[in-house]
Amino acid sequence: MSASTISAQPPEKLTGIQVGKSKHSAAGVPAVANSLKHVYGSSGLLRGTSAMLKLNQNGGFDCPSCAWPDPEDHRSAFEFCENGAKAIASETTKSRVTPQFFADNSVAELSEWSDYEMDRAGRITQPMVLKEGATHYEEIAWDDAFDLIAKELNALASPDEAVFYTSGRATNEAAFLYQLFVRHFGTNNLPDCSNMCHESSGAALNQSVGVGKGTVTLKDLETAETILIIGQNPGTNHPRMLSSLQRAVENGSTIIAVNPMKEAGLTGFMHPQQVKGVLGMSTPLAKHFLQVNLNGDQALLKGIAKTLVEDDTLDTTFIQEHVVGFDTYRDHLKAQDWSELEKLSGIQRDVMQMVARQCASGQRKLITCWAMGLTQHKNAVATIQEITNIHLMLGAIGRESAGLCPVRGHSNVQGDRTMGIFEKMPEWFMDNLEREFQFKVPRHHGWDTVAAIRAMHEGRGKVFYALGGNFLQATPDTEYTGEALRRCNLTVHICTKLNRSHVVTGRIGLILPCLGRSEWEQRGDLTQFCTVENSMSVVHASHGHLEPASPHLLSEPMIVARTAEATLGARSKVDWAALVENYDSIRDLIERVVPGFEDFNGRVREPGGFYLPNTARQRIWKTSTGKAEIHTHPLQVLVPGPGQLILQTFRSHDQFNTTIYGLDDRYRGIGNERRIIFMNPQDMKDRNIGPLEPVDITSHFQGETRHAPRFLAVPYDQPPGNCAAYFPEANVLVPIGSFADVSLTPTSKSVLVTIQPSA
Ligand SMILES: Nc1nc2c(c(=O)[nH]1)N[C@H]1C(S)=C(S)[C@@H](COP(=O)(O)OP(=O)(O)OC[C@H]3O[C@@H](n4cnc5c(=O)[nH]c(N)nc54)[C@H](O)[C@@H]3O)O[C@H]1N2
Ligand SMILES: Nc1nc2c(c(=O)[nH]1)N[C@H]1C(S)=C(S)[C@@H](COP(=O)(O)OP(=O)(O)OC[C@H]3O[C@@H](n4cnc5c(=O)[nH]c(N)nc54)[C@H](O)[C@@H]3O)O[C@H]1N2
Ligand SMILES: [Mo]
Repeated sequence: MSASTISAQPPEKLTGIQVGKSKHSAAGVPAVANSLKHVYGSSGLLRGTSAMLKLNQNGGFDCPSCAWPDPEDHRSAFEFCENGAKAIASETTKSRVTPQFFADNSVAELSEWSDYEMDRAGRITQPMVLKEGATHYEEIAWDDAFDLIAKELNALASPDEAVFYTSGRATNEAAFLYQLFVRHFGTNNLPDCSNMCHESSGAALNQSVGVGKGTVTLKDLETAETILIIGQNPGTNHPRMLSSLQRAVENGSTIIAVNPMKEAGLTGFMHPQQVKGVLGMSTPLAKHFLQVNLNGDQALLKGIAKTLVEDDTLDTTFIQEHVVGFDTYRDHLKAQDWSELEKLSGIQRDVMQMVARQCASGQRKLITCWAMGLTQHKNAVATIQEITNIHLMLGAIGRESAGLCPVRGHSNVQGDRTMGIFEKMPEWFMDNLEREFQFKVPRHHGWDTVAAIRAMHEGRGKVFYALGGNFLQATPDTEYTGEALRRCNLTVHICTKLNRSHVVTGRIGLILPCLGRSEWEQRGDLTQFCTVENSMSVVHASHGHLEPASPHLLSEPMIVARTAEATLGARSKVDWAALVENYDSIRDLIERVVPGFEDFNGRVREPGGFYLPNTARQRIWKTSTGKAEIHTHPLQVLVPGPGQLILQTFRSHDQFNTTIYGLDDRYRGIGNERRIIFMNPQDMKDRNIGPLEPVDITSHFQGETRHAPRFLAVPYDQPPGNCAAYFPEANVLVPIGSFADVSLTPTSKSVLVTIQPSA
C-alpha cells in the first residue's frame, strides 16, 4: 500500500455514545475505584501495587502525568490521583508491541486503529525500522539504528535542516544531554511541546516580571485569601491541585473560577482519602463561577483592572517603587467602555466589580492560576499580561500567599526549558555552554513547532527526531503536518508506546523504545536515578522501581548519548559514554552551566529536593527596564462572523494529551465516545440540530476551510456562540497559520467554525 493511503487522522468511526448527567463535583470514591481498575486491569496486581506505592513518595518515582507539586509536609501514603493511576497503568501494562506485532500489522492497517487501540497495544519492546517503500516495520539492531541516524544527519547540507523535538516528559538529564548534542551538531532547531502549551505564559511573564515561571509555592496557594482559576480544568488535568484548593478553602480562601464550561472539578471536590470524601460530601470550591465567553478573558480582566483604578484600591507604594508603565495603563482603563467590556466578556459589570473588590480585600493575598484556556488564543500573551498588570497594581507578587501561578502540563516540561530545550535560549546560556564544552555554539535562533512544520512541508527540514511525544497528533492542522512528516528523509521517535506519529513517517521511519519513569536502570552495581522540576520550581529525584518492560530498552539519556557519539564522532570532545555510566556526571555538568544548581548531586538527594531561585519572588526584576512592567494592550477579542461559532479543543477525563486511556468523560457525563462536539442548546436549535445528531464541522481562516465530518452534537451549558471538541480528533480544524501574537502558540482554543447537520 502506498504511503498516501495512510491516514494522518484518527478513524472517523463512532463508538456508541452513552450520555449521563454532568457532575457538580469531582473525585471521591468513584475516582479511587476507577484508578484501581485502571492499574490492576492492565498491569496485574503486583506490578500495579508496587508502582502505586512508589508514586510521588520520597525515594520513589515522579508521577509521569501532570506537573503539580507534591506537598512537603502532608504527603499521604497515596499521593496520586485517578489520572496519575491511569498514566501508571498505561506505562506498566503487561501488553507488548513486539517485532511479531509489526510483522502481523502493516503500517497502513495500523493507521486505521484509533489512538485508544494504539495505546492498548502495549509497550514497544525493540527498535524498529520502516525501510523506504516497505509496508511493515522490521527489527533493527541498536547500533544499526544509530548508524542510520548518523548517516542521514551528516548527509544534510546544513545542520539547520534537522528538527529535534522534545515532549515534556523527558527528565532533566535526558534533556540536558539532548540540547548539548543538538547544539554541538550545529543547530538550535529545538521545538518542544511548550510551544503549543505555556509558551504564551513564558513570553508574557518574562517581559513583565523577568521570570518565565510561576512565583508561588504550594504553601502560598493554601494560605491565599483569593484564588482566581482562569482557563483551567483541574478536576481532570491537575487532580492533586484539588486537595490544595480544598485546604485553601478550609483556611478561608475565596476561589473564583472563570471558564465557559461549568467544570466539575471547579464547583466541588470530594477528597478520596478522607472520610467525608468517601461519604460523598463535597466541599464547595469555587464561590463564584464566571461563565466567560471563549476568548473573552481580556475584556473581563480589563473590567477588573478598571474597577481597581476607579475604586482607587491600588498599592501606590509598590507601584512607585517597582513598576513602570502604570500611567499609560490607567489612562487606557479609564477610556474603556463598560458596555463593550460586558459584551465581549459576557460578564456583567457588577460581577467584574465584585471580583475586583474581592481581589483588593484583606491583605490582597491574591493568587491567579491559569492554563490552556488562556495560552492558546491569538491574544494570549496580552491576556496573561492583563493578569500580571492586576497583580502589579495590587502589589500581589513577591510576598507570602500572593503571586502568579501558570499551572504546567507535562511532568517535566518546566525542567526541560531550564535545561536549555528552547529554540532561542538566551546568550548567557550559550556562553556557559561554550565555556564548558569548547565548541562553537550556534547563536542564530532555531525553529519552534509551527516553523518546523512549515519548514518540513516546504522541504527545508529533512530529518525529524523526537525525544518523546506524538508530534503528528499534538500539532495543529493534522493533514498539513502529516504531509510535512512524509516529506522528510528520516523520522525518528524515542518513545514508550505506539502512536500515530509512528505510522506517518518520512522516507525511512525509526522507532527507538525507551525505559519509562517507573522502571529501574541498572549499570553494574549502580541504580541510576533522574531528576525533574515541577510547576513550582522544585527540583527532585525520580527513582524507577519496576523491572523494564523489555530487556532491549535503553534509557533516554543512553539513546541520546549514543546518537551523539555516532553522529559527532571525532568532532566532539565530550565523553558521551562516560556521562551515561553515572548520571551524577551529567548533573555535574548541569551544575556548571545552569544557575541555581549549586551542589546539585548533594541537594537532590535530600528528601523533597530543592527550590530553584526565583527573582520575581524576591522582587528583583530581570526585565529590560529593571522594573516590573505593566504592558498596555488594545482590547482584541475574537468575535465570530455571522453563523459562526468559536470552537475550543480540549481534553476529556480519560486522556493524557494524545494518549487515550478510555472513551469516557465522566465529569461531563459522556460515556464511550470521543467524536463529539459540545454545543450551546440554543445554537443547536438555530441550526436544526437535535441532541446526539451527527454534524459536520468546517473551520474558517483567511479564506481557507478545513473539514471534520460526523461529530455527535451534545448540548452543554456554555455561552451562546461557543462550542468544544476533543483534541486530537479536532486538530484537523486548527489552521497552521493561526497562532498567538509573540508566543506563536497555535490557537487551539479559538477556532472559527460553522456547523451543519451531516447529510
Ligand atoms: N489527566 C490529564 N492531565 C493532564 C493532561 C491530560 O491530557 N490529561 N495534560 C497535561 C498538559 S500537557 C497540560 S498543558 C495541562 C492542561 O490543562 P488544562 O488547561 O486544564 O487543559 P484543557 O483540557 O485544554 O482545558 C482548558 C480549560 O480551559 C477552559 N477554556 C477554554 N477556553 C477558554 C477561554 O477562552 N477562557 C477561559 N477562561 N477558559 C477557557 C476549558 O473550558 C477547559 O476547562 O494538563 C496536564 N495534565
Ligand atoms: N488542539 C489541541 N492541540 C494541542 C493541545 C490542545 O489543547 N488542543 N494541547 C497542546 C499541549 S498543552 C501539549 S503539552 C502538546 C502535547 O504534545 P506531546 O507531548 O507531543 O504529546 P503527548 O500526547 O504527551 O505524547 C505521548 C507520547 O509520548 C510517548 N511517551 C510516553 N512516555 C514517555 C517517556 O517516558 N519517554 C518517551 N521518550 N516517550 C514517552 C508515548 O509514545 C506517547 O504516545 O499537545 C498540544 N496540542
Ligand atoms: Mo501542555
